[in-house]
Amino acid sequence: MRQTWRWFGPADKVTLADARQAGAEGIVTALHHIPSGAIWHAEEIEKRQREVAFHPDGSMTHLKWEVVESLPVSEAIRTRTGEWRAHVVHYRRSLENLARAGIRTICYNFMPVLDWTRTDLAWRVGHGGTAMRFDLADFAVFDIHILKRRGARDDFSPAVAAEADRRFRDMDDARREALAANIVAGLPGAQEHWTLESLREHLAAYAGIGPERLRQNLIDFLAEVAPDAERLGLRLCCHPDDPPFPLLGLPRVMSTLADYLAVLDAVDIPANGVTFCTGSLGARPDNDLPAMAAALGPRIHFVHLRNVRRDTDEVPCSFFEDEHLAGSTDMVAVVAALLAEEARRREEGRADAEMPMRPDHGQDILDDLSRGAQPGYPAIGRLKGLAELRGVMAALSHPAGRP
Ligand code: DNO
Repeated sequence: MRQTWRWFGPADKVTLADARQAGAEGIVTALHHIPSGAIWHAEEIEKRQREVAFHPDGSMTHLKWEVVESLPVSEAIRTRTGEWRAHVVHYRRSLENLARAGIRTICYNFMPVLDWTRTDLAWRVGHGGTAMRFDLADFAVFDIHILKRRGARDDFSPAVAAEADRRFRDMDDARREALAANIVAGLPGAQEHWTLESLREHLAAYAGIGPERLRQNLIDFLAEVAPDAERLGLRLCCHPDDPPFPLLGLPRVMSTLADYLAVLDAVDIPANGVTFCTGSLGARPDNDLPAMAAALGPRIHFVHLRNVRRDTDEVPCSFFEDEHLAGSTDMVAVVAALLAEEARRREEGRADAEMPMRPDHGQDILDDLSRGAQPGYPAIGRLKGLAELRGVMAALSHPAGRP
C-alpha cells in the first residue's frame, strides 16, 4: 500500500518535513478554507499543490498531493434542498479541475450535520499519553441536557440516560462547555462548525429525512457525479460514518457492509468506491473488518488504518482510540486482506493496484503532549502507528513469512 499522510495545510503544526521523516510517500489534504458547495478552482488547487511540493524555504519536499480528503458534500446536497442543484454542478466542476491537476483519489462523506464525533479529545490512557474517546453517556449528557433535543432521552437505554443525569449534575460549567465544544465546534477536517443554535436549525432540516430517503439522496448524488468521475479517471470514495450509528436522531447510512453494498450496487461503476476506515467501522462489533475488506476489495480506493477499543459489544457503544495494533480490530488480518486485494488487482493488470493508505489518528505521546497539533493528528503518535503498520506490511509481504 502507498503510505500517505494527512496534512492540513501551511498552518498545520505537523510540517511536511515531519511527514517526510515519518516515512510518508504522499500527502492527503484539502482546500479546507473553501466552503462546502463552492467550486475548487484550478488556481487554488495549484497553489496547494505547490505548498505540498516545496518546504517554506523553497526546497523540494519530494511529496505530492495524492488524495483529496475531503471534497465536501454540502448539507443542501445531502437534504436535496435549497441550492443543491448548483452545488452538484459545482462538485462536477471541482472534479474536472482536480482531474486536470492530476489528483485522482477523492474522499468524501455523507454524514448529516456532524462529521466525526468525539466527547473527549485528550483522554488519559494507561501509558500516560492521551487518546480520543467517544463516551456514550457523555454524549447523552450533551444531547439530553445541553442541546435539550426533544425526544433525546428515548434514543438511549434507561441505564445510559440515568448515568447521563448523574454526570450532568456532577459536571462543572467548564466541563459542560468543553463537552459541547468537542461535539459542535467540528473536529479537524470537518467542514461545518456549529453553535448550539445553528445545530438545532440544521437538525430541523432533517425532520422528514429518514435513512431510506438519505440513502436515496446519496445514490442520486452519485448517479450525477460518479459517471463524470469515471470519465475523468477519478476514484470517489465514501468515508464511513464515525461513529457508525445514528446520533442526535439523524440517519446514518454508511455504517455497515450492507450499507456500502446498497450504494455500490446502485451506481455500479469503479469510480463509485469506498474509503475503508477501520477506526470508524470498528466501533461496531457486528462489522467483521477482514471480511468487509475482502467483500468490498475491488472498490476500495483509499484506506484509513486505526484501531478503536470498544467498552462493550453493544451498538451503540463507548470506545477510545487505541494503538494501531491494539484495540478491538484484528489489524494484521485486515492488512493481510488488503494486501491480498492488491495482489489480485496486479494479476488483473489494474493500474490502481496499489491503494493509498494513511495511519489514521494517533495517540498523543512524548512531545505530542506539548506541541498542540490538531486533535487526532499528532506527529509522533501517527509516526508510531505508521511504523507499526509498515512493519506488518513488510512482514506479510516477505517470502520468509509465507508457509
Ligand atoms: C477524521 C476523518 C474524517 C474524514 C471525513 C471524510 O479524522 O477521518 O473527518 O476526513 O469524514 O469525508
